[in-house]
Parts: sequence; C-alpha cells; structure tokens
Amino acid sequence: GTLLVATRNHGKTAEFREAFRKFGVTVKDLGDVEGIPEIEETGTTFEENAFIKAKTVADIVGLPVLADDSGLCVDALNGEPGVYSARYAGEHANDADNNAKLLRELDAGLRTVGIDVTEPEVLSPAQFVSSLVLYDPQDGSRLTAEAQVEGLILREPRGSGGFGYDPLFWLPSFNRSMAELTVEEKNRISHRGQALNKLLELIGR
Ligand code: ITT
Repeated sequence: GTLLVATRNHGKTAEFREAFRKFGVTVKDLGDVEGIPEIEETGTTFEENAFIKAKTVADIVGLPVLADDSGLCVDALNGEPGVYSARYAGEHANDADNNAKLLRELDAGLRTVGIDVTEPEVLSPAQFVSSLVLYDPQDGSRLTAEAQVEGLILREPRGSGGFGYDPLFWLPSFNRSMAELTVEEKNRISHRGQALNKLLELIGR
C-alpha cells in the first residue's frame, strides 16, 4: 500500500521510506499531493503539532496520514530550540543558519555560567525528540508515539548525512555524529526510528 506522511522535510521522508521498505509500503509526502496549504504549527508540544499536521492533511485527503513533529532540546539552553527547531534562526531559516545560531547561543549560554567553551572536551548534553501521530479521518481515531535519543552538541559539524542538526549531534556510544550514520543506522537508534517502532507495535506490526 501507500502511506502519506504530512511533511515537506525530505530528510524525514527518506527515513520513513527506508523504514517502511521492508513492509512493501510506498511513502509519499506533501510534495506528491496538490492543494495542501501551509500548516501553522501553533501547538506548544511536539505531540500537539504532530496532531495538527496529521489531522489537517488527513481531513483534506480523506485517508489516514502520519505526521512527525520533532526537534532538538539542549539542556544548557533550557530545552531550546525544542518545538522551534525548524525556525530557530528565523521563519524560513535553513539548516546552516539554525546550526550556526545553536552554536552561538550555546557559547553565550555556557560563558555566562563560567564554562570555558574553548575546551574541546566540554560538550553539551541534548536530546532529539520525535512525536508521531497517525490520524484516521474516517473515525477520528489517532495513535501517538514519542521517543528521544541522547547526545552531545559538537563545537564543529561532522559528517554529511541526515539533515538539520545531525552534524552537531554526537553519539558517544557510536563514536560518530548522527550525520555520520547511514539512513538505516540512524533509523535503528534515532528518536524518529524508535518512535516509529513504538507506533508499529501499537498497530501490531
Ligand atoms: P515538516 O513540519 O514539514 O514535517 P519540519 O522540518 O518543519 O518539516 P518540524 O516542525 O518537526 O519539521 O521541525 C523539526 C526540526 O527539528 C527539523 O527541521 C530539524 O531542524 C530538527 N530535527 C528534527 N529531527 C531531526 C533529525 O533527525 N536530525 C536533525 N535535526 C532534526
């Protein structure tokens, strides 16, 4: 069958595509569908925003839709950028702008508490969080699953895979950044991959 994911983020689509391949499910995203307006993510939590995206699109197409809302939560920044991860450096910011802003904010934040950010071993704990909602417009039912993965924010980007903040997200137990993993490897450990496994468990797959 086919599954529509309510995303315009090609990085997310690639990961879902890889994850659903073994089930023979074809993944489409909003680039494949016409007439979907830009969706305002007005929620204050990942789950609320994932629900808004899934329901908005599902009500238009009349079929079940999966949505992901995700982000990076940095301890030293009190959980920021969080739900604002995609637009951290501005409404239509790109990944490079967002990554640059993250490093700037982290440097400033750590300096104010007297931490010498030039020490290479000083890395800042953070989590990637993914909330998934599968919404069925026929009966208004929804399934939700959320997961996170722990890492450390690097001073300089490493790797060219993935998307978003992946080059700055260090995985100590792998001795690699998230951007140094293949899509398959990333799915095995990532926030999104783990949330998807939980969701698949809920639907008995
Ligand atoms: P859609 O709403 O169209 O799905 P989006 O990128 O705007 O795309 P979000 O609102 O959920 O999606 O924002 C998620 C942001 O969090 C994303 O743009 C990245 O900056 C960051 N992010 C989430 N998951 C990530 C991952 O696996 N690797 C790197 N950065 C990630």
